Parts: sequence; structure tokens; C-alpha cells
Amino acid sequence: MKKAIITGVTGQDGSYLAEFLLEKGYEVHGIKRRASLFNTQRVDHIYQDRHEDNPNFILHYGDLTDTSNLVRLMQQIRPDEVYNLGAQSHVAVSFESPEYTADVDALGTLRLLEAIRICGLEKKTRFYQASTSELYGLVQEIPQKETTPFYPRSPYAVAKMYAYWITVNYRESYGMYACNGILFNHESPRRGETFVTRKITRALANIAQGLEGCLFLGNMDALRDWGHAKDYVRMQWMMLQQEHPEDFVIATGKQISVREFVRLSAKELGIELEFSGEGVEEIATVAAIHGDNAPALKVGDVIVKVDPRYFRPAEVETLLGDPAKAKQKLGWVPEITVEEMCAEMVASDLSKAKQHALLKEHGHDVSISVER
Ligand code: NDP
Ligand code: GDR
Repeated sequence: MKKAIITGVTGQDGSYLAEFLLEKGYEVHGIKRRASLFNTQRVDHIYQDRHEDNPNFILHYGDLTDTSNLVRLMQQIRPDEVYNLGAQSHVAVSFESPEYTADVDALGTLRLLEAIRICGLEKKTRFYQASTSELYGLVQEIPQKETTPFYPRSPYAVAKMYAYWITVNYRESYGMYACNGILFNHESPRRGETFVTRKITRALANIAQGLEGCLFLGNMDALRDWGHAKDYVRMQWMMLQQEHPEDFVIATGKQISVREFVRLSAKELGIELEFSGEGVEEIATVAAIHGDNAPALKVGDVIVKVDPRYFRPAEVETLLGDPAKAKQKLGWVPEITVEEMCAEMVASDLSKAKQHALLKEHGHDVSISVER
């Protein structure tokens, strides 16, 4: 039975990857952070009780800032594969916590690679680094591929650039099987609530059900190449099954704007939107309502506005990936379109919103957390 360690197992990708590896028959060791509240919601459904015989999904406390913890876990588990998905992964937050972001995202990767080496596992353990399209930042070529030069535009991207190169360096210096997946944005119903797609699907569902008043966004002109996390974790595993380690771009090859994602999400709820105004004055007004998913709304309601608080000190305006190498060498193609993904996310958030609305209707206190 193969053993894998996943850092960031409680995150979006970690949870899908854990499911995927368990289905492949792996023993999966996830590293979770200590938090003051439970933080395992995304993996609770696959958790196997430690008191049962031979559980295949085991959680360990740990942190990418804690070298001795990582070395001890590496020594104890001696994994065949390590997937380094743990990170302070929010680009906007990285401008507010640049040092912490560098510690976790850059040095955390180094600590993990060193832990493999210290334990003498460099010829046994294969290493996957969660690299990112944010490395391209101010894009130097369209579409972006493995050979496109990097130009990071945030403390997050700069930290991930260190992680990218230290992974390449350990491959070249010590002959380690270590590779980077340069993944473009990927989303799902499990996406964190403060990333833009999930913020949109969740807020619009809540607004439609009368639980929130207005969705405030930053730069709606930003263009992204959005895929589905399920398709992308499959590729993370495929990258570690090759004869030789290589870096791959993972993307759909199509891009849409944040505004278009708002329009798509609203349409899924039966709401037609009209956008007007420019820059910080831009708003979206309800132009028509179809079906019965938006009982709280009427034509003419303004439900999206711009809040400059969500603008970034330096923005990545456009990203579009070229996944040709992944297709040619690994036979990987994304199976889920952005429209299908958006529909799945809206359905999931609408179902939650309806439950909350029902509770509220029956006099229960319902508090909806939003980005503060
Ligand atoms: P999430 O933000 O959903 O998950 C991040 C995970 O990292 C969480 O489990 C989080 O724990 C954990 N984590 C944060 N800080 C630490 C730390 N100090 N020590 C250990 N673990 C930590 O990210 P995604 O699942 O979306 O992304 C996975 C990885 O892929 C990240 O590295 C991200 O930067 C990268 N990436 C993501 C893309 C995307 O579009 N999703 C695209 C390209 C790259 P907790 O749950 O406690 O917060
Ligand atoms: P990104 O994702 O920065 O690409 O990083 P995010 O969803 O945060 O932003 C995408 C684009 O939308 C614009 N935007 C807003 N973003 C957020 N979060 N909130 C808003 O209100 C808002 N309004 C507009 C942003 O400015 C940006 O242009 C994600 C993360 O998962 C990274 O970890 C990963 O490396 C990259 O994707 C690829």
C-alpha cells in the first residue's frame, strides 16, 4: 500500500486529493493545523476513526512553519509521495501578511524538502509542489506555458516563486523526484468563501433568498482561466506517476472576466443582470427574474457594487494557460467546463441559503459570516 502525505489537507484541493488517493488505495496522512475551532469540515466525510482497524486516512497536527514537526512526521510515515498543498493561499491577504506568507509558502516548501533529505528519503519520496499561475503575474506571453517567463505581482506570488525554484533545485541537486504543477485558478463548491468565485455564488444565493443585501467586489475586469478542482487534483497525482519528474501547466485554455462569472452565477439563479457605470461607480441591477429561486428580489434592485477595499496594490489583470504539454505527455484534459462548475457551485450555495432562509422564517437566529 502506497503512503502519501498531504499538507493543506483541510483545504479545497487537499480534500479532493485525499478522496482521490483513498480511492486509489493509498494510506493518506493529512497534516492539519491547530485552530481554535474545528477546521476539518472538508474532510469530515472521509475521516476514519483511529479506533477502527487499519484506518487509511489519518490526520496529524502540524504546520509548515514547524521544522521539527515536519521532520518527525516524515520520519514516522516515510511516505512514497508528498503533496505540498499547504499555503497562505490568498493573494490579497499576502499584501497584509507578507512575512507570514513567505514563511509558510516559500520557507515551508524548503522545510518539507529538507525533512525528506534529513530522513534519507530523497531517492524514495516523490514530491509535488503546488505552484501557481500567479507566477506569471504581469504576463509576458499569451497564453502562458511552461517556458513563459515569470513576473510575480504579490508577496504570495514572490513566495511561490521561491518554492518553485527550490523544488527545481532539489531535483537538480539531489536527484529527487520533485515537480511543480503550475495550476491556474480552480474552484468548486468547497472553494474558500473569500475567493472571488465562491464569494459570488454564495452572496448571490444569499441575496436571492433575502439573507444578504448586496455583493461588494473589487476589480471586475480581471480575466481568469477557471477550471474545476476535481480535474486538477487528478493531474497532481498523474504528475508523480511519470518515469521522470517534470513541471506542467494545468489550465483549461479559456478565460472569462469576474463580471462574466457574476452574470453566469446570476443566470443560474434565474436572475438577469444589467451592468452600468464605470470603475468604482459600476453596479449590477436586476433586469428580469425567471423561476422561483429569488423570492427576495424584484426588478430594479441593485445587488452588486464595487468596493475599492477589494482592489489590490498590484493586480494580475489577465491569465490564460496553455495546457498542451499536459495533454500531449499525460493525456490530461479538463472534463468540467466553467459553466458546469458555476452551476454546481450555485446549486450548492443555493441549497445552503434555502436552509438558512427556512430557519429564519421559523424564527431562528441565522448569522451569515461575510468577509469583514
Ligand atoms: P486553500 O486555501 O483552500 O487551502 C490551504 C491549506 O493550507 C489549508 O488546509 C490550510 O489550513 C493550510 N495551511 C495554511 N497555512 C498553513 C501552515 N502554516 N501550515 C500548514 N498548513 C497550512 O487552498 P487550495 O486548496 O485552493 O490550494 C491548494 C494549494 O494550491 C495552495 O498551496 C495554493 O496556494 C495552491 N494553488 C491553488 C490554486 C487554486 O486556484 N485553488 C491555483 C494554484 C495554486 P486551514 O484549513 O487550517 O486554513
Ligand atoms: P486569485 O483568486 O487572486 O487569482 O488567486 P481570487 O479569486 O482571490 O481573485 C481572482 C480575481 O478576482 C478579482 N476580484 C476579487 N477577488 C477577491 N478575492 N474578492 C473580491 O471581492 C474580488 N473582486 C474582484 C481579484 O482582484 C483577482 O483579479 C487564486 C488563489 O487560489 C491562489 O492561491 C492561486 O495561486 C491562484 O488563484 C491561481
